[in-house]
Amino acid sequence: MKFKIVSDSASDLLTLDQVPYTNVPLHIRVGEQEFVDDKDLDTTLMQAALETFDGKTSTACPAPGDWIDAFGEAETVYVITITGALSGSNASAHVAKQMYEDAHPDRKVYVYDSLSTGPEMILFIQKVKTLILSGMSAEEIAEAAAAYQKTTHLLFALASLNNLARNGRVNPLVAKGIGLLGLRIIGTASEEGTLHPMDKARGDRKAIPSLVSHMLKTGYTDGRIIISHNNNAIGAESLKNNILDTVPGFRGEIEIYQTRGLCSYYAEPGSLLLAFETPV
Ligand code: X90
Repeated sequence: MKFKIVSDSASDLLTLDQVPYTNVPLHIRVGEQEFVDDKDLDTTLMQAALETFDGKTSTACPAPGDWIDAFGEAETVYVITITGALSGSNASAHVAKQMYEDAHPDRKVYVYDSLSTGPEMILFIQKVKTLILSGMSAEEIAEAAAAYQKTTHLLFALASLNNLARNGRVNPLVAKGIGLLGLRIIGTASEEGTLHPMDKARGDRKAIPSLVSHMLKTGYTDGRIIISHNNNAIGAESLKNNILDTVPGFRGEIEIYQTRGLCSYYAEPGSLLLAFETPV
């Protein structure tokens, strides 16, 4: 096997066709219970456990050995991780890269920090797949992938920041009051890979136009779009329709995904994530 793409489970992408791909799970801990964020995870069960449990809950990133197992026997691996500013996943992948390359001097692992999560990772994975299928060399693909990363963005409308604040991933002061009365926090993944809150909106009726207006302000014209939602198919569909109605002569593609374990834990039920490309 020559090429392989590997991501952690924050991407919410379980399978890919045409190019070898493996999704490496993060873990969600709810008291004594441990949920592995793989294809067998029942997110409804996980959510029920989170709702009934009073104590501390947390998440854990893959260990280097988990990454190495996923590399398999590939000669060239492209790895994309959740933002290294908020997770150890990227650091762990770098350790794995070193070990894998030391053990196999003829093989090469490229590790990318998405500085983001979910749908922005999917845009990247799909792009790398296209680059691989185009027949470019390993090095050319790596450079084109790095350049592509600069053209993608993530916006979010989060229904609650409780789990982010409790696990030290956002300032508790920012988190206060979100989740009450359907308040959504609208924001973006910053260039440093942290949460950058921008607005508050009451309910999806206000949050959705706000997301679309921020998307246009960021310079969106007609690139690919991916929406992920946690238990909010209606919101995702109305976000899609709002984009179709708002963007003049829209001819792009919009895909919708459901968040899996990791993103469902932090982007709590009702949340929407919106990833898109802007021109180079
Ligand atoms: O290593 C671990 O245990 C994982 C920690 C992940 C912490 C942050 C996850 C955020 C997921 C929240 C909304 C989007 C924000 C994106 C900002 C970069 C989803």
